[in-house]
Amino acid sequence: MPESLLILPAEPAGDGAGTQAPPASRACAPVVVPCGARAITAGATGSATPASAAPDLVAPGDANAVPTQPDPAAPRDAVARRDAGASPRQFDPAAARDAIRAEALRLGFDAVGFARAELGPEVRERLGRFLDDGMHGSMGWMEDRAAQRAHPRALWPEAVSIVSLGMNYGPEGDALANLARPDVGNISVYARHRDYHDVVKKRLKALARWMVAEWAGSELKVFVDTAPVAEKPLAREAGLGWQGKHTNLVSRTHGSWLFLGEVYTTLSLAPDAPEGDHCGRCQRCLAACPTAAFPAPYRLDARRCISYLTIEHHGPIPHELRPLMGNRIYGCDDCLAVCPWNKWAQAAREPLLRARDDLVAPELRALAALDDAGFRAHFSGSPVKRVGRDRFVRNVLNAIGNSADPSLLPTARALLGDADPVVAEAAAWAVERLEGCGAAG
Ligand code: B12
Ligand code: SF4
Ligand code: SF4
Repeated sequence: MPESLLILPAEPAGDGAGTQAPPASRACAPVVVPCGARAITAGATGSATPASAAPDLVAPGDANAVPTQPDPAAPRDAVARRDAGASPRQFDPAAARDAIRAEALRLGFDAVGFARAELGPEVRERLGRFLDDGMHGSMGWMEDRAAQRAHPRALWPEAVSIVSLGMNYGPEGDALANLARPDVGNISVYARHRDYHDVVKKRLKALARWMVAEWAGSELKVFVDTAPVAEKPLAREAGLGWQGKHTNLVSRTHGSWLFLGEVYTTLSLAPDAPEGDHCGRCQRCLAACPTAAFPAPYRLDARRCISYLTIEHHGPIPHELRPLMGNRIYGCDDCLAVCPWNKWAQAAREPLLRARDDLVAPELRALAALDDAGFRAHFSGSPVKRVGRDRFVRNVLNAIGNSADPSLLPTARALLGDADPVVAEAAAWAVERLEGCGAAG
């Protein structure tokens, strides 16, 4: 029996990465955080599941600069093994870094770096500006714990170092291939497979248990997405990549396709060198955004972002944005997919992060017909499940309205009397659009 398992309240929300807990449990879903060296001992925790300094190769001035290949020998991308069954040992900072990196890679992470548990004042300032400008829309939870989000020690004063971890979820083919197919809905790459929160959290907990077994006396907490943690700035500090103009972390090795997670620890681990900005004069992501959600480079107005609109936003989608959304029914990858740094990205090596066949190009007609039970069964284990049937069908109707496909008119009409008023309104909009483009029938 562990002496303690610290249960932190999860942030009552998530992100466009479909990060929110289901509506009913959003405010109370716990994150189980192993804490205390003796709290987690081998076999005692049934409840705990288990930079490179290369020169900037994007020449300033080259608008379409294509990155050169990363160093294939970079240690964070190698898979290493450590001896199993090691007993608690003395803390040797250099050896600890190597051992943690090796164990994290062995557990399935693809990128590992170390940072001090601190962030510069610019992170707080930028977050403050984002919130002051209202760019978080209805994500009120971002305001609630802004101080903790902006600084790791405001969340946990004992934290000394942070292990920043990335898991590659790169797609096998063209992430944007569906956009030209009006009969299908486009679910963004991150949601075509098992919910990454579950996958990453399980590995984080395994790493945490291993760490507390290795270094008695240390304490730690693990996070993925839903806690008030500035994951991208921390990953930058730890050398995993830089925040591109689309605001997400870009990796030299994995491009735009890394999920992030962290271990906050009381161990003192030497930090890696932060990664510099390698966007150069490229602006591809900004130009690719269908809804013009970037008021400026490095600044995103979530209220216009399709990821926000399809996942976080409750109620009707603003009319002026609907036609711009095409067939994107859950999340959006446009700004991520066009980044030239994806050139060497590989498909996810984690089998649970490979696309489910039925989620790659699902037919709008079938999706619109889902009732509550059918929706939950179809999206079991997927992040899509988090939005619930009504919000999802609202998104599907938006895509139907944009399809210009007369054969979808009966599907839209069938939902005009839906019990959910937002679905019914979306159906009316879709019918009007299809009739207006000569699809009456
Ligand atoms: C809120 C949130 C969202 C919101 C807002 C997104 C955003 N960019 O802030 C919405 C719902 C739109 C969203 C969408 C997505 N999200 Co999201 N989201 C989050 C969450 C929970 C918090 C992010 C946050 O704090 N935003 C607040 C703003 C202020 O911070 P910021 O993004 O760092 O933006 C600042 C920087 O750009 C900064 N900045 C940095 N450098 C520079 C340089 C200069 C010169 C300037 C001026 C500014 C500047 O200034 C900005 C403020 O104005 C994180 C998880 C976490 N706990 O961190 C996941 C997270 C960022 N999301 C993630 C993902 C995967 C997505 C989507 C790709 C999902 C999808 N396919 O639909 C999209 C991507 C959209 C996009 N272009 O960002 C991943 C990103 C992984 C990565 N490699 O970066 C995260 C880290 C979750 C995870 N654990 O993996 N998300
Ligand atoms: S391209 Fe898509 S994900 Fe990126 S900012 Fe625009 S709407 Fe959001
Ligand atoms: S696509 Fe965006 S994030 Fe990628 S290099 Fe160009 S400006 Fe940077």
